[in-house]
Amino acid sequence: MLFAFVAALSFLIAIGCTLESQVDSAPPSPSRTSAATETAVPSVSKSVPTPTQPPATATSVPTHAATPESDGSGELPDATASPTPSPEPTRTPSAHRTATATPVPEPTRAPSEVSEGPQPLTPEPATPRWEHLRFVEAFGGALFHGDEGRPLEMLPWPSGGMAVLSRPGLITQLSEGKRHTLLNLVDATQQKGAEDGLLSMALSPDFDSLPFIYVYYSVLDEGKTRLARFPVQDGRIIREDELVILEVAQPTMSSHNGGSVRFGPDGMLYLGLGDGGDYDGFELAQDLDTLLGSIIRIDVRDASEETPYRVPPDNPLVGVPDAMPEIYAWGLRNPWRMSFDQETGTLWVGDVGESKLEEVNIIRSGGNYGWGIFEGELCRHYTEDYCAEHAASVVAPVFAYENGGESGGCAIIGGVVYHGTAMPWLDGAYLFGDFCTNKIWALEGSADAGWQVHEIQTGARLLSSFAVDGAGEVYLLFHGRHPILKLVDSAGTPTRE
Ligand SMILES: [Ca+2]
Ligand SMILES: [Ca+2]
Repeated sequence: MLFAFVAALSFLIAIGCTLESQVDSAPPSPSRTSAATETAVPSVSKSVPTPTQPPATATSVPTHAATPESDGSGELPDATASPTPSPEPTRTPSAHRTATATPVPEPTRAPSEVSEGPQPLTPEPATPRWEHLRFVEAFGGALFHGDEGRPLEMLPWPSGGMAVLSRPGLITQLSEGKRHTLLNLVDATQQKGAEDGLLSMALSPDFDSLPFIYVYYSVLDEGKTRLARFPVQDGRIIREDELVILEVAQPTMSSHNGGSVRFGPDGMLYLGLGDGGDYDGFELAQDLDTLLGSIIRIDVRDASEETPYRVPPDNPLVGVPDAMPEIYAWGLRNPWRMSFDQETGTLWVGDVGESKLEEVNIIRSGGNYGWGIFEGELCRHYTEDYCAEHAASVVAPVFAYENGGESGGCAIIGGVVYHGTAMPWLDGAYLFGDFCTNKIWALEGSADAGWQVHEIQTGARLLSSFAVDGAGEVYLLFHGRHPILKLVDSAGTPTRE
């Protein structure tokens, strides 16, 4: 019980609920101007023709201007905010799309966003079987303890089985009922706070010719997070041959580190970074001269010690003065789990709210996702006039649900788009969840046809993330002593497989 409580408290803090100041043992915050560093910005990117105008921004959110919500300019993030449901202030949130677990039609979107959304479901989908969806214990109900505990990610491993990434610093292969350590970074990984640790991994998209794994972790006692590359030989990760791709100084090590490493269909590496978790994190997310609070896009295909990455010439801020050219999208608070739709290429992100709204976002190049001017579509930290001025330049979430309130939620866990074969009627649905509830949701539809959300009970709390196997089937990973669960469509299957 104590372990479960500690784990729960820890992760509540970890995923963005702003309790971090109570436990943060990180070193003093660096100055704002040094909040982000890069190991290299290859000059090749500078010579490419660049946009002379700021990137295109959405105009589909006129409701911002009509949302007279403000906490007053200059107000700092509420460092004492509790992840538990808090009393709703005397707001009139009629203009934001607050979601409950019931279907919520989406307001009409501007054409510019319509094209960005996922395609409508197949014309003649199989009969939905929402009531038959359930979760069963995967891998024989295996539990994860110690350094193998707190699994955050899982992916099919090239030499067989699955690789499970655990926050203390391990990547473990699960194959035929056995476990093998693929990478042990425990002695190099900081996990003193709530959100630091080994946070993400991704395999090279051209693994046969470029057998590398990319990982993102908090560097022990150095106040920074690191994106690194390791070669994979004979199914094993070679730690000694680590190549540092990128490091980012963290104002606080314990919170808002984001941390999803993903390769897009374009072969580029995308990394989601939180706002740093410091008191002025809400400002850093709008600063284009820091990588914090953004999703970056870099080319690592020809990585070397001299040039660990290149900036793709078509990145939206290339050539824009005082802007980091690695940035692909910004205004994120703590993008906790992002994923590409493996068929459409759409980049989905769950952005953890501060205390009001949890967001599902579809990310596009040059998009400003609002934080810390807006939380969802609520004006935050600035005056109403300031919010009104910036409303038209902000991309609204595809979907948002209340922190607390009827949802009972506290922090979004961004998920994946289902493209498995076992449940063809679920194809194309975005599955996501919340840390504090024992349910997940399936979001289906499109921007122009409207979105619908369906609730699925999991029966388990402390969700940490989603994973997909080689067949496209979906799993849930948890903090605490809970097995990995697999989503199935049957009322009669065993509870374990
Ligand atoms: Ca941080
Ligand atoms: Ca946002």
